[in-house]
Amino acid sequence: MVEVPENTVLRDGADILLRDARVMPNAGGFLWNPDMMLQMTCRGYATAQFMQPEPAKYSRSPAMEATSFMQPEHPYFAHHSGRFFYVKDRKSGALFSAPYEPVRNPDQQFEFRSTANSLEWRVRQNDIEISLTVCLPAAGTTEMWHMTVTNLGTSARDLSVYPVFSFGYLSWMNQGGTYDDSLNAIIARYVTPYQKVKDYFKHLDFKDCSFLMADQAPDSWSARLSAFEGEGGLHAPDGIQAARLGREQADYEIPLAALQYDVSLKPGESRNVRLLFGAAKDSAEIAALRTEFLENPAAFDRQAALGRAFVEKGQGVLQVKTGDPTFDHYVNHWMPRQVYYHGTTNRLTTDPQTRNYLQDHMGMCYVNPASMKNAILLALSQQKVNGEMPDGILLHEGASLKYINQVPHTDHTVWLPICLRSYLNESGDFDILWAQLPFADDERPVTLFQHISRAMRWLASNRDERGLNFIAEGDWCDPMNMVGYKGKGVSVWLTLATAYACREWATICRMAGQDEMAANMESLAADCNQSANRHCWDGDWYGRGITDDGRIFGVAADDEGKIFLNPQSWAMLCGAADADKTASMRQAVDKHLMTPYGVMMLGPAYTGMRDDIGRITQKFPGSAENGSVYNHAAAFYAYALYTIGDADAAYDVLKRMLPSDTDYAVRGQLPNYIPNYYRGAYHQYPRTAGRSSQLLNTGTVAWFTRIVTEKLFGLEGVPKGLRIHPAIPSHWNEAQVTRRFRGATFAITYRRLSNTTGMQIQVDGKACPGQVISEIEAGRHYEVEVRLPATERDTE
Ligand code: CEZ
Repeated sequence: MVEVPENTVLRDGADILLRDARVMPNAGGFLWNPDMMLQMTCRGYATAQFMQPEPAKYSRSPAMEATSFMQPEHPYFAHHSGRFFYVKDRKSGALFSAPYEPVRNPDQQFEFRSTANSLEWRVRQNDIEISLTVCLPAAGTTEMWHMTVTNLGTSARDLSVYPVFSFGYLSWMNQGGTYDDSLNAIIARYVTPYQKVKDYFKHLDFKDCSFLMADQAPDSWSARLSAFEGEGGLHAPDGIQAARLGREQADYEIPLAALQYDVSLKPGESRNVRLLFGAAKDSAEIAALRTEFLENPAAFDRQAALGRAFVEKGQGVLQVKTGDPTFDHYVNHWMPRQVYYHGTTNRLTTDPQTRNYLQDHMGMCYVNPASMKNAILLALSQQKVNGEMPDGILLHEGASLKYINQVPHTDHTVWLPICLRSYLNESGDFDILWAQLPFADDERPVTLFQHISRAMRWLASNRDERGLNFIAEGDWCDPMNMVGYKGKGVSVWLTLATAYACREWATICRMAGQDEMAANMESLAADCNQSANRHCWDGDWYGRGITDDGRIFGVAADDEGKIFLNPQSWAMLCGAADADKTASMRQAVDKHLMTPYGVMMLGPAYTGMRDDIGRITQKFPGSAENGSVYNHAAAFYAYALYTIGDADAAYDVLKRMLPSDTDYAVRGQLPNYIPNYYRGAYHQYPRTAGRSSQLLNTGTVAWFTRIVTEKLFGLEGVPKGLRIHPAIPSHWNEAQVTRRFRGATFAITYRRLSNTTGMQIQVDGKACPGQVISEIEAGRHYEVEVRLPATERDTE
């Protein structure tokens, strides 16, 4: 592992800078708009997807990858899709490339910058600086690139500069590419492979053209990968060794977009080129894009500004200053952005998993509550009349349940009251309970209140004679697919989650004056808890499930998968665990699951298939659900720790989710998002433990946002207003927060004072009884002072 020297990763305002391309080769950033996303490494490799409406690619690898959702830990290789800029000195023949690949010159000065709406590079070699910016427009399927080459030296330079963008293997049916001089564009045309006649009609509007278009005509070009690369390989391509690119077209060969600009620069002189790269239906659409984006620099800047405005709409409700720069930076700049990414793309699917859809939009409560409202209404309109929720929510007419959504999971209903609670807290919109909605299989509408009550009853009825919830082919944990496929296996986690969901629904019912339903739900929750305690407590912690053959797992007698995190977390949330149980299971979590990079989801990781548990045990030990630091699960744990009042332990769990100055080399990721996991199996695979999955799709961020807002800073919406019940870590003496809530702004100062006993709250200089700020006026600014005792830890 290459160490990351001090000052290699820096924060500059909201931005994050990386000043070495070698120490964290896969670190990078991502951009998105509602139609597409682009994730790039600092070295120039890219993964992009667009929606038409199903996910598609305009630039691929040399082999067509199987289509599936975005995967963790992408391997990158020489021919991986990338965006490269070669710079050749025409006199000396010296060659380098930006961002870093494919030439890989370790001597070049390098700076990568991740901003809210762009990825930028500045690379300098031999007095030539090339700066690159990529951003996305507010909508549409094009990357906008701006390149500037500058001569920083004292003598004139003759250079050739080559933007080289890969298309990859676009289709086994029909593909090719050539230059269109009326558009200054290399266009690769292909036919998305299909076999069924009905797909021909579905594909009629497909954007089966990938293109690279420049604002100015190049001096030469190549559209054929093999000719460009020749014998020299991508790091010293024959095309670039020659004086001119060979104007080669690709005819059922792998196309490529390589442009050549011969540039003579006096000292201090620069040359700019603007480029669009993406997907279009045909030449007419590309021509229209040329007018919209490349007519003149102002047009390009206007589109970039619209793109920025789109991203800026995703401001969150919190700005914090705590004295912990790593935490503050993530919370202020990158947390709402990652939530907003989820809420505006639905992870680039048209059938998001129901639990993901609900939780991702739960995060949106803290960015744009209206989006959560639409999400819950849409989700419930696809509920079955028996109360069961489907595995995925169809976002478009014509969308269908795919991949994992064809596998029956039994937990989807659980998320309804849990996520609705966030929405009600933020908005106070209890009217939503009385919205009328149909079912998927019955058009007669009933109220949302009845929908969710039915969902809870379905959960309660989907239990065995012991009162434990059936798991079928999975619960929250997708790959735990063989515990209950024969119809008998049960999930301990789901039983506890049912209890928690019932309690959440009971709380909402009480707030809405529905006491009878509330009482019902409370007794249902108690029943689940009793069953869990009777059948699933293993002595020191809760087991994870009981297989079809009646064998309990996730218990001390197991050599692998001895203890799972989720049942412990949810037993705290749902109240199943009393103080003794809580203490003993927390001790076990600390002993078996805690690592410097966060808390693992299970331990020890499985090293071989258990066909009564499922494919989770086949995943590489320490990756994904098989014992990684799965941040979504860690977030549940943090939430539970706040609920039981351990502010310090909870904050510690949150903090370990963020890459920090001391562990960049291990994580290999910049702190511009929280990944779905860090490698775990800490004791089994110490070399790789802590390594980021680099996958930015995760339910973690919604929970992180909710936790920080409602628990840590204790700024939780209640029907009457804003309840203040912070649980800041004991080592913070002071913190400042600005909180937007129901149209008003609250500037809150937290202070620990030695002469204070108990918490005291002042709002605009007046004492605030009951710790709730009520009768909130939209548009008003409130000054709030929260005085906390110096020593005593603050709990709920
Ligand atoms: O997907 C996530 C799911 O989207 O896994 C979570 C689950 O709660 C989320 O809903 C835990 O299982 O199928 C698999 O084995 C994969 O592990 C996916 O399930 C996993 C990917 O990380 C998603 O990108």
